[in-house]
Order: sequence, then C-alpha cells, then structure tokens
Amino acid sequence: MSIIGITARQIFDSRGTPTVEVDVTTKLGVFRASVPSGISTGIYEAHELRDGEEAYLGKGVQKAVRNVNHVLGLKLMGMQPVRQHDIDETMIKLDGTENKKKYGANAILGISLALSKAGARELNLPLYTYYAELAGNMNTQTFELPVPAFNVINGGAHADNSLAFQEFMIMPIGASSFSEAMRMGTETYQHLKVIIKKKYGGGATNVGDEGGFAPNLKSAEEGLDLLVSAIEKAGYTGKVKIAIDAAASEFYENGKYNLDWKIPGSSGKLLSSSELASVYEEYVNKYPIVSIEDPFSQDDWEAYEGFCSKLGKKIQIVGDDLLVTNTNRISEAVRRKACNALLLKVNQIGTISEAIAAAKMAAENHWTVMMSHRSGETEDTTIADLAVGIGTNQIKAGSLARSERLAKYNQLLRIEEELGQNAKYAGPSFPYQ
Ligand code: 2PG
Ligand code: MG
Repeated sequence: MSIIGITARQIFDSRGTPTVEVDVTTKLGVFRASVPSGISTGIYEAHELRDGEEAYLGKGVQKAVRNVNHVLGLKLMGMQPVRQHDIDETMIKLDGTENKKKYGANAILGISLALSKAGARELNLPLYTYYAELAGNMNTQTFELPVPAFNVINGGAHADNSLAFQEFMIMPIGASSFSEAMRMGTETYQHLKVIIKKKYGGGATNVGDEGGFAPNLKSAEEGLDLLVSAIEKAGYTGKVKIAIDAAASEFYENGKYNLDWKIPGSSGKLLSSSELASVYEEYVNKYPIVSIEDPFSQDDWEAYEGFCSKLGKKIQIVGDDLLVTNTNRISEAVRRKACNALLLKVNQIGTISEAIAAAKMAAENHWTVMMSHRSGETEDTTIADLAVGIGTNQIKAGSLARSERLAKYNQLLRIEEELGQNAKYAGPSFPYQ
C-alpha cells in the first residue's frame, strides 16, 4: 500500500496552546499523531515553527500546517509507509537546515509519527513491535516495560510557586510489574495529597502543568521531605525512589545559579557550579535519590564532567537540555564523560529515525535512557509504544493526574496486558538501586 493522503490541522495541547496534528492515509485507514511542546526548552532543540502573528499570541502553527499540506505531504505521496527511515531522511533533506527551521520540526515530526502508525498497520504489527524492528532490536518477542518516573511535585517553569527545581518525581523501582508500579505511584500520590493539604491548606493541592502538586514550597528539601513522608505513609519505603529534574538552564544567570529565581523581589541566592554540585551531593546522601536530570545549564560542560566523575557511579545523571536528543551532542557528552543517561524527546530532534539513533548511541555507550513527554502534551500516546519498542526501560510522562499524562501510562498498562508472560518490568535491572 502506498500513502494516499497527508493532511495536517491545528489542534490544542494541554495548555491550550496550538499544536500540529497530522493524518497519514493509506488504503488501510487514517493514522493520526500530534506533536508535543515544551516550555523549558533547550536552546539547541530542533526548531518549533510558530506563526508569530497576532492570533494565539503569536503561537499559532498554521505555517507548519501549510508546510505539511502543501509541501512535505505532496512530496511524500505515493511512497511506502514502511519506508520510515527513507521518508524521514527525505524530509530532513527537503528541509535542508541544521535544526529543521525551514519547514518546522513540528511539521516534520507530525508526519514522522503518523507515518510510523501507518507502517505498523501495514505489517500488521503492534506499534511497539514495529518500533523494535525499526530500532533493529533482535528480540521482538519479549519486552521490558519501563520504570515510570511520576512528576508529583511541580516547580520551575511549570508552576507558579517559589520552587527553583522543576520536577520532583517518584520511581517505583521495587515493583514487580508495570501495573504494580502504577499502584505504588497512585497510592503515594494520594497520600502526598493528604499530607500537603494538612500542612499547607487546600489551595496547595492545585496542580501544575504536568499534574503534580504545586504547593508554595521554599526549598527543594521541603519537597523531598514531603516525598519521603508520602512514600512512607503508602508503605513503599525502599521500593519507591526519588528523581529530580532541576532544569538548571532556567536559573543560570551570568555564570551563577540563582536558586531564588522565582521569588519576587529577592536579590537572589547565587551559587557557583561547584556550590550547586555540593547541594546535590548533600541531597543524594540524605534522600533516596537515584536520578538527577539537567543539574547544570546546557553549556556548563565542566560542571557536568566534575559531577559525573564524582557521582556518576552512584546515581543516574540525565542530560535533557544538555543533549537535546541530538547525536552530535550525545557523542560530545560521551567523549567528555559529562553524564550517564539520555532523556529522549522526539520533538527535540524531529523524526522517529533520529530519535531511535539517539537512543541507540546512548545504549551503545552503556548509558541508560529515559523516554520523555513534554510539558505541553496531547492525548497522543506514541511515546508509550516507543519506550517499550526501543527498550528505554524508563519513561517520564508526568504525574498521576490529567488525562494527557495518564493516557501514556494507561497505554503501557494495555501493552503489559497484551504481552502477558512476554512482559518483564525493568525495575530490577535499574542500575542505581
Ligand atoms: C523537561 C520537560 C518535560 P518541558 O524539562 O524534562 O518534563 O519539560 O517540556 O517544559 O521542556
Ligand atoms: Mg528536563
């Protein structure tokens, strides 16, 4: 079967911001995907094309939609949907720029994602199995279900509170299946709600962009204490661990890190890279932290190198803004021994093929990989299948509230059920216990 239609439209994401949705049509049906969008974006990410006009405060995506409907789509008509790598390559060449700024990574990714669903249907494979084949994985019978990292306290650019760090996550490493991890996560989340309400009052359980609570905490330690209490109350001490995404590029100013960047009127609490590293080290010694993402700003390579040589055996150090799912940046980080894990975001790079290449490069260098959503999401669940198919073994898709977050976790529950005996939970093989 060949592609007989590619159409895009503007829809809206979980923040009510416009985004691109694409339908790829073959004789076997219409295959649909939509594109996520971040707010704490790295400066090296692929280009998200926005209209910059009056409508939607500049955030419309009609230009990207037109690029799909009138340029890219027409060029790909008649091609075989199973030629994912060729089609992704064709789009990259047609765009011709380093960061996909001609047609927009949002236009290109919309097609790439929808195309993969058409390709899977063509071969009559579950989407995750198709991704395993695209990734060249030998074993397409048994699969590891990823350890979820639930972002239950939101700060940084994702919430209107004083918390400098962006995400406080819980990881049920000690579960025996993905469904048990969901049970541990949801129970801990409910206990956390009760604890926060008791301590800070009702308004404090309002949620941020990714469905985590956003109480007006003054310090990271306050948040970590809340997590420890909730985990204990739920009865999962030792089984549920903690991960942080500091998203430190957001509070890096003139060579210093300002931990008071969200406190209005504050003259700032400025730390050097090594002072900030000591803060993290203190936290790692005091709390059951197994993973820290973006501990430093995207160009602070020396800080990463020092931190990774000190703590890289003990905890996972994840590069998000640092790596932007880009093999050039990943190989630089490997060479410099700057971190030991990749955060994998499809829209940072713009095609499925390039995202798979990034994950493979990370794995070949013995890094761990965490599949990731964006803070602006839709009901699209493709990243759940990608996590299982590529075998990333970890996924962060937000908290345990808001359906654009739960949609991904719910899809993982379905995949686990479908695989039955062939599903294995990745918790026991997580290297930083
Ligand atoms: C991150 C992401 C997702 P955003 O920093 O890891 O949680 O946030 O999509 O806003 O970049
Ligand atoms: Mg991040």
